[in-house]
Amino acid sequence: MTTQTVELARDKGIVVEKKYHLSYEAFKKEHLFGNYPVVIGDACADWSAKNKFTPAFFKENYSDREVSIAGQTYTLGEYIDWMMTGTEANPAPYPCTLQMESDYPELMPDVLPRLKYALPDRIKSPFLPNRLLSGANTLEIFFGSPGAQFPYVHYDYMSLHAYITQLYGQKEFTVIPPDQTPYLYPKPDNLWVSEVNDIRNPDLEKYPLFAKTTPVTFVVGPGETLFIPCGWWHTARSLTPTISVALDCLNASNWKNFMHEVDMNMQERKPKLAKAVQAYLSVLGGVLGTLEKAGVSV
Ligand SMILES: O=C(O)CCC(=O)C(=O)O
Ligand SMILES: [Fe+2]
Repeated sequence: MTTQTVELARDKGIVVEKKYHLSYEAFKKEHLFGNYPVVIGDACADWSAKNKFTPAFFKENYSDREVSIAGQTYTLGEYIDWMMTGTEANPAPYPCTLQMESDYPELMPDVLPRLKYALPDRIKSPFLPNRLLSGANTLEIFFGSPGAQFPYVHYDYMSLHAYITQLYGQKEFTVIPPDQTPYLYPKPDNLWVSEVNDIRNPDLEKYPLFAKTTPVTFVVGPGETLFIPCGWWHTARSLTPTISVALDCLNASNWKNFMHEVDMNMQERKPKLAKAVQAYLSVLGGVLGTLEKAGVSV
């Protein structure tokens, strides 16, 4: 089937497109290894979550479960009421996230089969010590109300690729390419988080270089999946009540970037061990790459 492409946004040479019937090969070349974002219009077509993950479903089945947002605890039922009535001027707190694998394992089948564009994936490889992922959350459900804005501009922790599938409502995303990092004022102790947190009203007196960035903003709707490649700065804002599923991925395309993040995390604390870990990851990357090429995933 031929790919159908719709242009979503274009600004200063950056174009974000929405694609349907995108072959894995084309995705791999243009986006995964091309490190270029795209919205895939039909990636989650086989997920039962597509019709199931509604505010009513979570209210009915999980009202009493607790969620913690910015140090405050709410019940999910309470939060969903808030999210449905929140407004642009008075949004519900954000983000409200559920950890699927640990806390809602019974919902895992609803997000299967795994998005083919998010394969191969090394996050669960038995050869990758979990510790090296430094606690990254790699499969989460997000709830938000109109006007709820992700609290900071960032690229995904450990240089993982992100796949954000919108299942309910409309969410606006803004992306900025990695080569504009010098204008983003990364926090010295958290280089993946920008000090310029309000992208719509940046403090240009404090952060003058930010004026040189070329943010591109577009809307992702139900059934659509945004691929944000490693190192791309981004943030999000709900336009309506929203439910999304965010999934991370690590493979040959972002392995070097991941190794660099591991190194930065270890250099200060354990420089000798850092060197050994880099050597191990370098060999592991080669072995896994060979196996993946042969169609074996471990
Ligand atoms: O959907 C959102 O609010 C953005 C989520 C995000 O970028 C993240 O969790 O890393
Ligand atoms: Fe992110």
